[in-house]
Amino acid sequence: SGPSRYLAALGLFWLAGLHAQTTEALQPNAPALYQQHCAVCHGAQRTGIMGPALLPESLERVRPAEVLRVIQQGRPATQMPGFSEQLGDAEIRALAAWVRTPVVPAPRWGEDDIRASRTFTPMPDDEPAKPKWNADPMNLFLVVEGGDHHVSLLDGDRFEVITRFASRYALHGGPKFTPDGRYVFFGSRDGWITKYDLWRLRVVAEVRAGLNMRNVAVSGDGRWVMAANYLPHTLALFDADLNLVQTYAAATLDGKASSRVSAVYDATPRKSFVVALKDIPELWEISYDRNAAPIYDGLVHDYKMGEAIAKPGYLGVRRTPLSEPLDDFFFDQSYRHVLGATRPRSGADERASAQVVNLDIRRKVADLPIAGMPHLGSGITFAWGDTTVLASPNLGGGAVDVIDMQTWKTVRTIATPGPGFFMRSHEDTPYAWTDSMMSPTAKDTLTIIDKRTLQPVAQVREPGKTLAHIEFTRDGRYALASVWEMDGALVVYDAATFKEVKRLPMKKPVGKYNVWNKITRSEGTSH
Ligand code: DHE
Repeated sequence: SGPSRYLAALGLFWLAGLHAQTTEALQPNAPALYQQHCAVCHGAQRTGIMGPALLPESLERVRPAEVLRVIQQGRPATQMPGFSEQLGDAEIRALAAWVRTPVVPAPRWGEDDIRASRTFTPMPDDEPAKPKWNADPMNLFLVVEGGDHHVSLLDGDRFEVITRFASRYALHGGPKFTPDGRYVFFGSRDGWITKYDLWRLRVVAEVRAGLNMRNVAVSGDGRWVMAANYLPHTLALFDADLNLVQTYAAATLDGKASSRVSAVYDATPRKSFVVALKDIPELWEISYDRNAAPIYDGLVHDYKMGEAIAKPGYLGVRRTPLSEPLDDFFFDQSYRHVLGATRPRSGADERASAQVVNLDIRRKVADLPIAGMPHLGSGITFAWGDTTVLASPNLGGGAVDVIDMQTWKTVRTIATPGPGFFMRSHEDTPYAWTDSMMSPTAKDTLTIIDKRTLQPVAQVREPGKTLAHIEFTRDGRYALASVWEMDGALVVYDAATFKEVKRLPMKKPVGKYNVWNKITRSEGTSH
């Protein structure tokens, strides 16, 4: 009957409520646990203080099991203690899951925060402005050791470590040198930019450009540093001592859509920064040429003389509309053409696509035939026959794509034992070296390709380990590669005989960067 059904339903509600209450009581309160145990180092808003930021964006690359392990056991040689004695298993699991949820309201990082974060240590009057070491300043290498967040400075003639210093947590992207090779700028995923004096072996300045940053670029005249952020959606422009000049909101002209900034690149021959935007179909160019032409409302196709309002071209945003967002760039040596790739957005569409945009006429000039997505800064260019080709491994399959840069057609697909990240060469060697580090079975193998015949001619191996990221000495005589393990190494190979000549122990040396090759923009490496 009606009333008994009503009573039964009430009973069910009561039972359900009781059940919710009891499970709630058993659920650890992750936000409270965080404030009690973690906030002091990682910040009340999880944006990081002494410890790294713990935001979904920052943790995207860390496996859930690794987060659990770090909370339980801590991180050796850091201030991060293990919590397995203090916290129960359920509490640790709740914390590990909660730090992957967004902070609400979203943390802010405005111009005042950037300015307040800056530190600067002027050079003492009594300190001579000359190198503290005895080596060729143009043949130095910086090796980023991701394993314990350190950087080693290497003499590129003797292959000896000059100094080793702690970096910010999780550097990413190549360090960028000033044109004279004296200073270098490092960018961390948490947004920190560090300016380091290679002569005096000191940190000169630091600033936090954003909460989650992609990379930094240094202008060809050494006067500007630009940072690309995922969080907030901004670019930040600094002078050479990391004083903030201005931020740019990464948004469409009408302000309706904003975007993460994928990366910023210096295009020295054009005296500009070129900006890749992840979420909006625009490509930006920001000129640091005082004589840059004015910008008429930015969008080329809307441009109507007389109706448009001119904005200064110097440090202004020049927009090129695209058919879809391009978030990975590679340039030809003149920086007239940018090769952009669109990442597969979902599982439904696994194919990568790429296109060539001419920066002068500011539109797409070709579709690119690539088999899979290349990683940024992965490829090289070199003369081949009477043309110039671009060669890059791709993350999709075991192959190097070789593309004619006049016709934008594939001239060869070179099979490698597995998909790889980086390819490197040098003007003074006939060989290009590439890894297969994404392959479980071939990650230990570097393939050496003859640039004249486009044929693989040799392999070097580090059985069972990951062998990757090559950079040549200034003269192209030696190729340095990483055994990419916690107890890893930097291996020096003779670039003509492919024989190992030296090995230095290193903690997961993710990347290495030669001063000369970078500041001269060698065609065999990234810039
Ligand atoms: Fe990178 C460079 C983006 C994952 C190691 N990486 C770059 C650059 C970009 C980029 C935009 C060029 C910036 C520059 O040098 O100024 N990287 C991305 C990604 O989008 C991706 C796929 C995913 C992500 O979460 O960021 C990614 N990158 C990785 C890794 O997993 C690598 C292998 C290990 C790591 O440290 O994170 C890695 N990226 C590198 C390295 C460079 C780099 C070593 C510089 C290469 C060089 O020789 O210049």
